[in-house]
Amino acid sequence: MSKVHQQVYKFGDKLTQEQLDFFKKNGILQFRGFVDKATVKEFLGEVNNVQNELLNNNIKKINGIPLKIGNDTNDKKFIQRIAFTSHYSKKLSEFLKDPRLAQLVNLLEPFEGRIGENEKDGLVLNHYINTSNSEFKQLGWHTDSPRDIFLGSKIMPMLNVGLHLDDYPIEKGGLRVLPGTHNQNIFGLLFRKKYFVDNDPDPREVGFNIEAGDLTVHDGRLWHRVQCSPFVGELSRRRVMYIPIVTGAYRPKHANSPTPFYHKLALPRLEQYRESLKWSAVKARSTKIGKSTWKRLKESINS
Ligand SMILES: O=C(O)CCC(=O)C(=O)O
Ligand SMILES: [Fe+2]
Repeated sequence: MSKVHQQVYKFGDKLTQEQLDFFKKNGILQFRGFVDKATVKEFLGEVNNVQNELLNNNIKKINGIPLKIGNDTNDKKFIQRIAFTSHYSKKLSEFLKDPRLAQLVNLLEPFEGRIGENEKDGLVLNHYINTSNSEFKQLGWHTDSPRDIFLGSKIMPMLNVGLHLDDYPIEKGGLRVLPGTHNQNIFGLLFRKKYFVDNDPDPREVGFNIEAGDLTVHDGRLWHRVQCSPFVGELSRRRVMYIPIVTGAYRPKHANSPTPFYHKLALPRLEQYRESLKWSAVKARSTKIGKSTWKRLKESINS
């Protein structure tokens, strides 16, 4: 059983030195009640409207990022992952302008951070449910950083900020992280665990007692996963919105943006890709990675 992440903060006017230090050491922060219950309800309504609009218009991708469609408990279609959600909701777009969110860029100093409403996958809505035919009930170990390499840029510091929309005590499953792993070298980042296929609990992992309205902030280089709920159906429902806070050159996505390769591959193929990135394979020149990807990887190692 994973330990509970103990340090739960309240968000004041600005980040305190203690919060900055805690984040530097652990790569994770949790804020209780970042938005109140009425706002949670309002956001759930917005998400529902966005989902209906996307389904009614038969939209399958937003800015190149595929929507993940599943079957809800009533066997009705629903969307389990929506990218750029705020592009379809004025309220959610306004939320991204909350000055308190802008404060979080201080966690990235000395880099200059910004809210990535139009970058990466924008505001992402994840909707997990554990049913017999659910394909989105957990997420294996990963960091959010190597995607940068494949998208043609160096690994740049970034934050993923989660606004949690359901109560999710640790017993229900949910987010698990390995504190401190954001301070690792490129090999730790790439090879500590098998990306996405490893779902095993780690003795050093911590989980969270989440209340709807809580905010979590994790460093993009931190290893994390989502534990499948031991409950099924309604009790397992988990909705969380993620906001990327990014650094480096502005790279907005648009309607004609290509679909990144990792969305096209089945997860086991992604794992094959990881294998081909192994140092020995690279040295033996038996790797199948393209020259440009390898160049970017080397640049990341050297930076
Ligand atoms: O749902 C979560 O809490 C984590 C999601 C996540 O790690 C991701 O989408 O990269
Ligand atoms: Fe992640």
